[in-house]
Amino acid sequence: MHSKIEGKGRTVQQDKKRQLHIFQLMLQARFTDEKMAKLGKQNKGGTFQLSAAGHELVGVVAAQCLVSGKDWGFAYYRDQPFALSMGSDLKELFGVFLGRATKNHSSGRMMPYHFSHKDLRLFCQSSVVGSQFLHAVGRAWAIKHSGGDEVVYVSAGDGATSQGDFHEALNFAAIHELGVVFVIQNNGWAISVPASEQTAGGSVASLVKSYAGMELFEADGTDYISMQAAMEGAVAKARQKRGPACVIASVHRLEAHSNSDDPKKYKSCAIAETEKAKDPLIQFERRLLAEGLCTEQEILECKEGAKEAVEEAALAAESFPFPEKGSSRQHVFADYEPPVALTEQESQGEKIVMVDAINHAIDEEMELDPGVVVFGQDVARGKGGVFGATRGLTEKHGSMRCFNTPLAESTIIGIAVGMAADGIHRPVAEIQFADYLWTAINQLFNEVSSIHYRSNGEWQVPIVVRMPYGGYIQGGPYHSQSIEGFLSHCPGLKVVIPSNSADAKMLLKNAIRDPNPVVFLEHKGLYRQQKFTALAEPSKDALLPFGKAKVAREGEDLTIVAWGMMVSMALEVADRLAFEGINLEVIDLRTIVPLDTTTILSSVEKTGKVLIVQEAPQNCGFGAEVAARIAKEGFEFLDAPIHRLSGSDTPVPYSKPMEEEVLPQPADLELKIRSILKY
Ligand SMILES: Cc1ncc(C[n+]2csc(CCOP(=O)(O)OP(=O)(O)O)c2C)c(N)n1
Repeated sequence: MHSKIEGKGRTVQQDKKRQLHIFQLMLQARFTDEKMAKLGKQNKGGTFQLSAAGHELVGVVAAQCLVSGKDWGFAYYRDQPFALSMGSDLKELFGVFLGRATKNHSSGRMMPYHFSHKDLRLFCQSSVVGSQFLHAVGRAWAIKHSGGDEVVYVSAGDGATSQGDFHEALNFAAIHELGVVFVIQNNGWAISVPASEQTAGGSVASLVKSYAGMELFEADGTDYISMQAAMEGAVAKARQKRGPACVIASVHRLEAHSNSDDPKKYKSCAIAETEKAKDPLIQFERRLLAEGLCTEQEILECKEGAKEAVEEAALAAESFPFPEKGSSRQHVFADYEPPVALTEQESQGEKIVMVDAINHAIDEEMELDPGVVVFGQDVARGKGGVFGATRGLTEKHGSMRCFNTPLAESTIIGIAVGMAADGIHRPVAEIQFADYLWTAINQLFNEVSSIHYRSNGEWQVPIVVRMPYGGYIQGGPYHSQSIEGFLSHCPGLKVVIPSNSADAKMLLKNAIRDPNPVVFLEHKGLYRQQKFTALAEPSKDALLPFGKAKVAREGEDLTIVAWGMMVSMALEVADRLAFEGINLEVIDLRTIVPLDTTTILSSVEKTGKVLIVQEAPQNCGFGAEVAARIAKEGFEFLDAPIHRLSGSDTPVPYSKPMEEEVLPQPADLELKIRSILKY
C-alpha cells in the first residue's frame, strides 16, 4: 500500500487554537535549540548540542496525533520537539543538557537528547542509531497480545534505515501486523553522507514498500497539511489494529549535525540556502497569516511567549544541582531478593536430566505468571528448540506464549526489550547457540545491559536470554564457543552457568523472577548427561539465589574452582585421585556475575592451593578475574602460585583428535593437579 500525500489542495480540519498551540511548540523547540547552543558556549555544564531546527513540524504534529501517557514513544535524538510536545518539562530538558540531576531523561547519565520518561511512556534511548526500531516492535507485539489499542511511535533519521535492525523491525512488524508507526525524518544526510551514498536507488520509500502489509505515507515534513494527513493516516491504521505504517517525512536539517560538526565541509552554500528557504516555521507562519487563522500581532505574541518560556526554563535549570557525589555507581542492577528461602536441601524428587529441568522451570513459571513469554528460533510446538528445551510449551500455554521468531538474533533480543518495558511481560528468549549471539550483541551489550543504569533506575528490563554453549560435541568453531568471559565484562548483566539439573531448574526460576537481565548459559554436553549432572528434581517452590557458589566436594589438599561442564570433569578427576589419598575441594561457581568470592577464599584459606578450570580460551577469560581476586584478597593463604587450566587460545576445531587437543581433558587436569601438589 502506498499513499502519496501532497501538501497542496487537501482539506484538513483546522482550528485556530490547535494551530497556535502547534506553532508555540515549534517555536519553543527552535528557541530551545538556540538557547542550548548559547549555554554550551558559556561553559555551564552542557558540552554536546544537537539541533532539531528544520525537523520541528514532524515531531510536533506526530505528538498531536498520539495520546500522551497512553501511546508509546521511541524517539530519536533529533526529536526534542516530539518529546516536548508529548509533555516533557522544558526545565528538565535544559537540566539534562546542563548535566544536572533530573527525574527523567537519565539524570546526567546520558548525553542530552536521549529521551526517557516513564510516566509519558517515552522509552529510554541509547546513542546507537537504529537500535530502537526493534524495541518499538517488541512493545507493539506486547500491546497487541494484551488486547490494547495503544499506538507505538518510533522515529529515526534516513541514515538509520541502513541499519539491519530497521529491516528486521519492519519484517517483524509486518509478520505480526503490529500497531507501530515508523517515522523516518528524511533530511537527506547522515552527518556528511548524502542519500545517494546511503540507500540503494536513493529511496528509503521503495525499500519500505517491499514489506507486505506495511503502509507507506510519504509526506513533506515541512508542510503542515501534508504532515498532518500522513501522520493521521498512519496512526489511524495502527490504532484500528490494521497493522504497521511508515511515514517518510522529507525535511531539511538547518544546522550542523551537532556542535562538533561543520557542514561547510560537505554542504555547499547554495544547498544550505535552498534548505533554509524550506524552514517549517516560516512556512507555518505564512500559512497562518495567508489563511487568516491569526494576525501579525498574535504571531508576535506567540513568539514572545515561547521565548519567555524558554528563558525561564533555562534559568530554572541552571539552579538544578549536579547529580550527587557517589551516585554514579547506583542502578547498575535493580534490587532483588528471591521471594522464598534458599532451598539447598536434598530434593526428594525423581532424577531428571538438565534439559528437562530447564523445560520444567519455564513451564512452572509460565503457569505462575501469565507475563512469561518464550520465543526464539524453532522453539515452538513439537520441535521445542534444537535441543528440545521448550518442547510442549506452545501446546500447553498457547501459540502467543511460546512462538518462533525469524532467523534474526538482533530481533530476538531487541523485541524482548520492548516487551519487558511494561513491567508485565517477562521475556525468556532463546539464542539457538551462544556462537550466534554475536549478531545480537549490540542489543545485549549496548541496550539491554544498561537500560536500568542509563535511565537512572527509571526502567527495568527483566529479560532472560538462554543459550546453549560449549564444546566436546564436535561442534566445530561455531557450535562450541564458551563466551562467559565476554558476558561477564559487560556491566548490568547477570551471568548464570549451572553444572547440574537441580541447580539449573532453581537458578532458571530465579532468573525469570529477577527484575534484571540474566544470561543463562546451558552446556550442550550436559543437557542429557547422567553422571554428576542428572539430580533429583527440586520442588516448584525451590529457587536458588544468585551469587552462592557450592562446595561440590570437600577436600583439604587443593581447591578447584570451576563452572558449567568443568565441574563434572573436576568431580570425576577428584573421585579418581581420592583413591590415592588426594583430597580435592571442588567449588562450583553457579553464577559468575554475581561472583561468590567468599566461598572461594574460605576454600583457598583451607587448602592453600588453587586451580581454576575453564573451557574457554585462556587469554582474558573469566578465570583471570578469579585469579586476580584470589591474588588480591587471598594472597596470604597461598602456598603455591595460582594456576589455570583452560582451552587453547584457538577456535575449537571439528575433528575429534583436534577438539581434544584444544579443550581441557581429564588427563590434562590430573597432570596439572599433580604438578601443583608437588610445589
Ligand atoms: C550505530 C551507530 N553508528 C554511528 C553512530 C554515529 N552517528 C550518530 S548520528 C549519525 C548520523 C545519523 O544520521 P540519520 O540517521 O540520517 O539522522 P540525522 O542525524 O540526519 O537526523 C551517526 C553516523 C551512532 N550513533 N550509532
